[in-house]
Amino acid sequence: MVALDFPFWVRFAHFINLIFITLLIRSGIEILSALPKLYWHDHATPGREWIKFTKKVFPSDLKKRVWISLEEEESFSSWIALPGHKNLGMGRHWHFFSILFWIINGAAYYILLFTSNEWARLVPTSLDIFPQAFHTAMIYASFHFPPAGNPYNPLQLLSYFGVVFLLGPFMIATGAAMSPAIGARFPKYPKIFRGRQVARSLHFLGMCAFVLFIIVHLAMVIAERFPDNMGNIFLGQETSLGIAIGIFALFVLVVVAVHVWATGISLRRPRAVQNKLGAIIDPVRRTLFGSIVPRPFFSKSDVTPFFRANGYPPETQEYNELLESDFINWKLKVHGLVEKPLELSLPELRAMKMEVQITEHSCIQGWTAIGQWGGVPMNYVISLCNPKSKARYVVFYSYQYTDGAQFYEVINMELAKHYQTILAYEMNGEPLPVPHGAPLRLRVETQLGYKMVKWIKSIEFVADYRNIGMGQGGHREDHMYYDLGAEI
Ligand SMILES: Nc1nc2c(c(=O)[nH]1)N[C@H]1C(S)=C(S)[C@@H](COP(=O)(O)O)O[C@H]1N2
Ligand SMILES: [Mo]
Repeated sequence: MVALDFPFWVRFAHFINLIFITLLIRSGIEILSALPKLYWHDHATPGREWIKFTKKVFPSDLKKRVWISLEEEESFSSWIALPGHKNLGMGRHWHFFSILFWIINGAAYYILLFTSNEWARLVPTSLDIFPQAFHTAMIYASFHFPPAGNPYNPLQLLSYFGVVFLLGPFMIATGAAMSPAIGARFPKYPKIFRGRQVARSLHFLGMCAFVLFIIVHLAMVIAERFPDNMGNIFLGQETSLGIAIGIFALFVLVVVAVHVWATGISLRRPRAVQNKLGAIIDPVRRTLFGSIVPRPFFSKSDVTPFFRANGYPPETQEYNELLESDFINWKLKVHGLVEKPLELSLPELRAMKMEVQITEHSCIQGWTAIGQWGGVPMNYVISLCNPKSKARYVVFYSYQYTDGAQFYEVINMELAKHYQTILAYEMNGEPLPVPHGAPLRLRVETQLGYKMVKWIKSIEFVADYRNIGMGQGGHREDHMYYDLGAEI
């Protein structure tokens, strides 16, 4: 028996880490299922994926058939995805919740590691580690066990070091590169990875590396001096085979129980999970991203040739009549808590101050596309209608009904006043096409796509959104359990 004397906090952090890393993996797979394709380019052109987990194919021309990116979603089994069965909203809640605690746990572990002598057992201090690790690998390859290290043999040392100090931070870095808010504030950041889609692909490969590591690590722990390992990892002292098996079984049971519980409650009571986890995630998100300022960055040559659409165009008679007459009878209604309610026609909007911006769009499902948008700054409309001081939120209502309810989304006043929040009537220099929201759609560049209501009918200023729809702050929040904030 080799007693390795891991301090309690090492053993504790290791256990917490395992819970959250497995939650991150399964919820990550759920997020992947919303767009089960990976790209090396931000145009995310359908058909150009390097790997996909779906058989569906789509034409890359919306004139052939209007298809929407929700059709690309796959239903993954709850055995691999948390919670499985097309629950992107739930998957994201678990992912962000887990990240929070995984990072806190990891940070505490790093700090304790370097304020004690423990780091010296995990950080190789000489380049000899590489030939030594190779030598150890050769011993394993010949189906023998190398002599036990103190605490690790060279190959273990190298792989543990890699996972703790390289793979972990790599996952955080690639994950952050996918956030539209971070990308808007620091446009150069996603460029380090050559764009959000490469970051997404690398994030996926990193996940694969984690899964591989966990499998090999578990197998080795079991195959090589099992009782010693269990004793060292969980008790900090030697133990017998019987107790080792007991600890292992208990350990597996706890992890499985956490997953079964999280999966079950997400499928049965998604609203409760959305609101409970949201209450933990939202304050952090608001602190990090609350007052982020996007900057224009892209140029005309960056524009994506095929821009996906999401949401089927409205099918109501009202909308069809407006469309047939080229929207001459369409009027944008601005009402609610305003001093001066407005009714604005398309020519009137076009005659106002125009803002043109080339930005990258990120759909919550995972695709990206770069487009040029032209329209009236929301701030200008605000100056015309003069909201009352009680007005805290702006609600955008669509002509479109989907999942049995009118599509709408809510943003707060601060976001509404942002100079890149515009009511767009042009896309890539042309009048807004129907699949992309004709006659008018919202653009809010720090947010994910679902906030950007298309086929706008009216805008209402309100004090609270709790009495609108199901009260979650938008149609996607109501029906798909997405988060109220859409910065990540
Ligand atoms: N009315 C309405 N607006 C909507 C949607 C929708 O389903 N209905 N989908 C949203 C989502 S999820 C995205 S990603 C963007 C997509 O914009 P695009 O179709 O121009 O690509 O529109 C948003 N606006
Ligand atoms: Mo989306």
